[in-house]
Amino acid sequence: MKLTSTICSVLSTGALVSALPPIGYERRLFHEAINKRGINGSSSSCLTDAAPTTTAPKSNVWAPISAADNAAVWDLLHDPKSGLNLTHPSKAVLTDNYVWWMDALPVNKSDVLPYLDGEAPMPPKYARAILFEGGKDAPDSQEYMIGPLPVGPETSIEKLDYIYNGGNGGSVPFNARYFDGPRNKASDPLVASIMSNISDITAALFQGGVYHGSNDNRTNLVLTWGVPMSWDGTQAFRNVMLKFPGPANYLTPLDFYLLLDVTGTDASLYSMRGFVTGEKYYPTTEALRAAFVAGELAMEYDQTLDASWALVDHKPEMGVRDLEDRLAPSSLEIGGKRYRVDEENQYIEYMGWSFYMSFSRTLGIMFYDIKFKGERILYELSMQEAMAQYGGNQPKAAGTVYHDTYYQLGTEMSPLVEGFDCPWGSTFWNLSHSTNEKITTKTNSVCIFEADMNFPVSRHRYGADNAYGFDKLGTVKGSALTLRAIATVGNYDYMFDYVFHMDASFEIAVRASGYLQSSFYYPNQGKWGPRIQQATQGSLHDHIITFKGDFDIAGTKNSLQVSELKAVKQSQPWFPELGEFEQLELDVYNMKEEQQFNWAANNQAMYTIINTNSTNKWGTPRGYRIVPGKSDIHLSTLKSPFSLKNSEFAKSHLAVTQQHDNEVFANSVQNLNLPQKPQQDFSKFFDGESVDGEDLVVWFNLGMHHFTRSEDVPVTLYSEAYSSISFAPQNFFDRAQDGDILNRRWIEVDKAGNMTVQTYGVELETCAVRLSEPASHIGGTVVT
Ligand SMILES: *[C@@H]1O[C@H](CO)[C@@H](O)[C@H](O)[C@H]1NC(C)=O
Ligand SMILES: *[C@@H]1O[C@H](CO)[C@@H](O)[C@H](O)[C@H]1NC(C)=O
Ligand SMILES: *[C@@H]1O[C@H](CO)[C@@H](O)[C@H](O)[C@H]1NC(C)=O
Ligand SMILES: *[C@@H]1O[C@H](CO)[C@@H](O)[C@H](O)[C@H]1NC(C)=O
Ligand SMILES: *[C@@H]1O[C@H](CO)[C@@H](O)[C@H](O)[C@H]1NC(C)=O
Ligand SMILES: *[C@@H]1O[C@H](CO)[C@@H](O)[C@H](O)[C@H]1NC(C)=O
Ligand SMILES: *[C@@H]1O[C@H](CO)[C@@H](O)[C@H](O)[C@H]1NC(C)=O
Ligand SMILES: *[C@@H]1O[C@H](CO)[C@@H](O)[C@H](O)[C@H]1NC(C)=O
Ligand SMILES: [Cu+2]
Repeated sequence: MKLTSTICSVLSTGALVSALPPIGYERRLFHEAINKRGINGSSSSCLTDAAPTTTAPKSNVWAPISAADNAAVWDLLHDPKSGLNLTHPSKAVLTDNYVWWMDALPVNKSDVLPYLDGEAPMPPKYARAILFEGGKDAPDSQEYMIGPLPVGPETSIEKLDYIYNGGNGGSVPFNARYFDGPRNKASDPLVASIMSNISDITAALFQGGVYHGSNDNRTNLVLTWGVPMSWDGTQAFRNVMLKFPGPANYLTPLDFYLLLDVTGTDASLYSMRGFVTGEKYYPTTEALRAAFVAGELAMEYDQTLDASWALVDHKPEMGVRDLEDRLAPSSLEIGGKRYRVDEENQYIEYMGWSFYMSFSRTLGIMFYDIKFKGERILYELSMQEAMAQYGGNQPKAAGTVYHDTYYQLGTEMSPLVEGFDCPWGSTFWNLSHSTNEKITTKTNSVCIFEADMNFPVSRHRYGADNAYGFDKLGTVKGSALTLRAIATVGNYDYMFDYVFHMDASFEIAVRASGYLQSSFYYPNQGKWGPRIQQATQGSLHDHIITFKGDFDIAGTKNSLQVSELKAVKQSQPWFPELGEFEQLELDVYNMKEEQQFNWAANNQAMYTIINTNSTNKWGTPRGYRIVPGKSDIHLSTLKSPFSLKNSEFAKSHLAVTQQHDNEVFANSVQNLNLPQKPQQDFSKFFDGESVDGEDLVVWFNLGMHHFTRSEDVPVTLYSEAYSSISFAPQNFFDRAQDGDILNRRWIEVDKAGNMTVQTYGVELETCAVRLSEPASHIGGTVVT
C-alpha cells in the first residue's frame, strides 16, 4: 500500500518587521504570520534529507560484535578442540550441551578511559556466550567469555564469573535456567496426558476447549505459565494457565490452572501437583472430577471466543468524531535536520551534545560517553531491567514476576512506523543481534528526531506602559532530540525515550502500551483489579524499570550531595514581635556510604552528583541534579517469595554505588528463577564503600503501579502508562545554557512605539513537504 498525503508548507514573510500599526499586529507578531499554502510537493525536501554526517572522535568500543566475529566465535565454541561438546540448538534436547545466546561482553571502564581520553589502543573486544550444559553430571547453564576478538591464536574461552556476585559466578542450576523450547517440549507430553484425561471437563467448562498437546490438531486452547519457575534452583515447577488462542490471547484467560513439578532433566520423573479453578485447589484428577460431577465447577461467565474486540484496529461501531478525517498535526524538522550522525560508529552530535549508542540483546539501546560542549557528563546510561510483579488469588497472577531481560528485551526492539511511532522524517537505524551463527537485523528499530517541545526554553516580558505592554521581550525556542525504541516483550510494548534538551538537561521516559496480562474474572475479586470484559479481570501489578547512570562530572571523582529543605525555628532581631518563627533553610551534606534510598517525603531533598574539586565561576561545586519526574516508584512488595532476593534493584527509588568493573549489571538475565538464591544480588553492592569523592554509579527506577482499568482494553494507553526522570545541570555552568541559542526572538519597542524583532538570521523556512506513507520504513527482520 502506498498512500500519499500532502501537507501544507510554511512560508516566511520575512520576520524583521518595524513600525507596523500596533492594532492588529499583535496577533500577527505572536504567530509570526505563518502562511499556509497547499502544494503539490517536490520530490525532495529538507525533511526527508539524511542527517548531516560527522566522524566520531574514536571508534565505538561498545559496539555489538560483528557478523564475522559472531560466526568465528560460534565456530570456535563448536570446534571439538574446545571440549564443550556442543549440539546445534535446533537439534538439542535437555541432556545436550548447546548455545543459548551470544552477545558482546561489556568492556571494562578502566580499560576504556585511557583509550577515550588518551592515546591507549582500543581495548580488545570479547564475546559472552551462555551455554546450556545439560550433558554435565550436574547439569547447568554456564556463561563464558571469548576473546580477544577477532578469533586468533590468542583467543581463549573462559568461564565468565566475575560479573556475578551470587556465589556461583556464571553458573545457573538446570532447574533455574531459562525455560526454553527443549524444556517446554520435554514437559508437554505430561500436560497433554493430564489434559486429555480431563478433556470432557475442560470442554464442558470452556465451550469445547481441550488440550491434547501443542502439536495435536484437536487442541484448541493455548498454555501460558507463571515465572519464576524455581525458588533456588533445586526444584522446578510449571504453573500453567489455559487461554483461548488468538492474537489477543492475553485478554482471554480461562479459570483453569494445572500445576506441575518439572525438576531435573529426566522428564519421566515430572509429575502433577494439582489443579486450581474457582479459587480451589484439587491435588488429584480424582478430586477434580468429583467436584465436576458434583456440579461444583460451573463457570459464572463464558470467556469470549471471538476476541476481535481486543485488536488495535479501527472500530467503526464507535462512531466518527467531527473533523477527525483530517490528518493530525505533526512534528516536522522544517529547518532541516540539526543533528549529525556517524552511523557506522552509532555516534551523534546535537546542539552541544555528543554520545555513542550501543545495543545489547537483553538491555536494548544503551548510551556511552555522553558529553555536553565537550565535557563528559556520563560514562554510561543504560536500562538494566524491566520488571513487573502481579497480584491475585490464583497461581498465575499471584506467582508472576517478569524480568524482561530474561526474555531478551533488546531482541524485541522492532521496526517503527514513521509518522506514528516516530515523527515523519525521523532518522531510522537498524538493530542487530546474534541468532546462533547468524546475525538478525531488525531494520528501522531506533528512531532519532528533533521535535518542537511546544513551549519555549525560557522567556521574559519586560513590562512597559505602551500599547504592547512591554518594551522588551525575549523568548527562546524549545526543541529536543529524542532517541526512541519500542520493545514488544510478549504482551507489552515498552517505549524508551532518551531526550536531550537544548539547556543541557536530559530526560528518560518509559511508556507502556500493549496487552495487560489479565485473569479470568471472578465476582468479588475487586482486590486485584476491575472486570474489564465479559470474563476478564485486569490484574493489578507493578512495573519497575531500573536504569544505571555512571556519572562522571568533571572527572571520575564525584560525590552525591544531598540538599535537604528544612523548616527550622529561627529568631530575627528585626522581627521581635515574631519571637521564634519557622522558616526555610538547606541542610547540605555529601552521602558517605553506598546505599539504596528513596525520594524524600514531599520531595524535600535535592540529590546532586557533584565534583567537590571542580567549581564554577562562582565557587560552587559543579554538578548534575537528579530531578524526579513522573511516577518514580519502587516495587510495592519487598518480601514476596517470588522476588525475595533477585529483585533488590527494584526495591528503592534510587541507589548509589562505587563504580567497579565487576558490578556491571543490576540484574542477571537468568536471575528470574532464583528468587531465593540469586545469581546476582543487587543488595550486595552496598558493602559500606565510600561514595564521597569516588567514581559513582547512580541507579534509579521508573515505573508505575498499574491500577488496571477498562481503558486498558484493547491495549494500555501510552498517555497514562508513563514514567520519567530528568537530569539537569546544577551549578555545572556559570549561567543557563540558552544564551547561545539563535532560535529566539528579541523584540523591542521604542518610545515612539516602533517595534523591532531580532531573528538572528533564523528565518522561517520554506520547506516543501510531500509526505508519503513510508512502506519502506515499516522494515522487517533480516538474517544474514
Ligand atoms: C517610528 O514611529 C513613528 C511614529 O509612528 C514614525 O513616524 C517613524 O517613521 C517610525 N520610525 C521608524 C524608524 O520606523
Ligand atoms: C498541481 O498538480 C496539478 C495536477 O498534476 C497541476 O494541474 C497543477 O498545475 C499543479 N499546481 C502547481 C501549483 O504546481
Ligand atoms: C557429548 O554430549 C552428548 C549428548 O549431547 C553425549 O551423548 C556424549 O556422551 C558427550 N560426549 C562427551 C565426550 O562427553
Ligand atoms: C487419568 O485419570 C484417572 C482417574 O480419573 C487416573 O487414574 C489416571 O492416572 C489419570 N491419568 C493421567 C495421565 O493423569
Ligand atoms: C488430525 O490428525 C490426525 C492424526 O494425525 C489425522 O488423521 C486427521 O486427519 C487430522 N485432522 C485434521 C482436521 O487435520
Ligand atoms: C539496515 O538493514 C537493511 C536490511 O538488512 C539493509 O539493507 C540496510 O543497509 C541496513 N542499514 C544500515 C545503515 O546498515
Ligand atoms: C574486567 O575487569 C574484571 C574485574 O577487574 C576482570 O576480572 C576482567 O577480566 C576484566 N575483563 C576483561 C575483558 O578484561
Ligand atoms: C580534591 O583535591 C585534593 C587536593 O588536590 C585531593 O587531595 C582530593 O583527593 C581531591 N578530591 C577529589 C574528590 O577529587
Ligand atoms: Cu501494566
